[in-house]
Amino acid sequence: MKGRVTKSVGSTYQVKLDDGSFISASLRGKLRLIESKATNPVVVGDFVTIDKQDEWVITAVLPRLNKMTRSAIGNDNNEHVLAANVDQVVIVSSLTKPAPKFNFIDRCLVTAQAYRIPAILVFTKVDLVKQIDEEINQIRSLYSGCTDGIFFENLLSDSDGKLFKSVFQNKLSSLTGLSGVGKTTLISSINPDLALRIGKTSDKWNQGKHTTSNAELFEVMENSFIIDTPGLREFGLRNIEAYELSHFFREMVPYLEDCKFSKCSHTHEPVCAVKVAVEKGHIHPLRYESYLQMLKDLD
Ligand SMILES: Nc1nc2c(ncn2[C@@H]2O[C@H](COP(=O)(O)OP(=O)(O)O)[C@@H](O)[C@H]2O)c(=O)[nH]1
Ligand SMILES: [Mg+2]
Ligand SMILES: [Zn+2]
Repeated sequence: MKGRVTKSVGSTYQVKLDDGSFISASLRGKLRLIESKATNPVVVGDFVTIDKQDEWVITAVLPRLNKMTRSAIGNDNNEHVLAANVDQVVIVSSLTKPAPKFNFIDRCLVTAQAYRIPAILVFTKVDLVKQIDEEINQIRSLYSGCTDGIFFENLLSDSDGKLFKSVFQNKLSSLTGLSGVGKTTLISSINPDLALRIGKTSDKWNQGKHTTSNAELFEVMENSFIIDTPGLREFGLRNIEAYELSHFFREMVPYLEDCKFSKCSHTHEPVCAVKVAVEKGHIHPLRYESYLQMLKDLD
């Protein structure tokens, strides 16, 4: 039988079967070793085959179309896969409380680009910002060249936000962002009926209070799914080499072939089209700075 993993807690997985029902399954021992470099061999979004022995077990993970992944905290060799088989990544930040962390956003964007996953930015809490137009303009000038959409939302307002909702239609979207930015609120704003389920702290899947301890997949509309991930504090790049980093800065790509050296680092080289584009204002200086910072971290 086949199913899709919708939640994981420790070594137990919630799997949704084709008939819409859910079962709890564990991993067959052998499977744990398959992706030895990943801290988690099976993730939310995975399609799996399952078998009923004494209890349900996951016997295989079907090949992934893609995955969102980052370095596991505290162990450089391990990879922590956030979600599999996603149609788009939605990077959620709040304009205030907490303030946006652009370094975090840029790392998510690079990872999404490396795996060719479309990326949408959502900035929440517009209602708490005074000089909102100015702030929106700044963020748009920073990110319009390297994302598939930017949204500014007050998730607590009742207005229905049809355009915003349509972004999630007929897709599996994976949310990522710091804790407290509004990821869970976003899901319940799209489908208020889910609010109760999300907020419930007593069921066996949610041991922590008011926190999402693990990734979980929700069906928010027909054929539309959103994965809520726990708030991350940092986002370490994974499987990316220094020389290819600029290929994952979308606004740099058109200039790369005009650099003199094919593996130009866009730092000290004499004929560098990227540096010229930064000087001419075609590439935002803060994005270039972000690039330099990541490059240093990859060394
Ligand atoms: N004023 C305001 N508060 C928001 C907005 N979005 C979320 N919040 C609040 O921010 C807090 C954190 O939201 P939550 O969805 O739990 O964040 P998560 O950790 O990313 O899942 C909650 O108290 C929400 O009510 C917004 O657009 N405006
Ligand atoms: Mg949450
Ligand atoms: Zn260059």
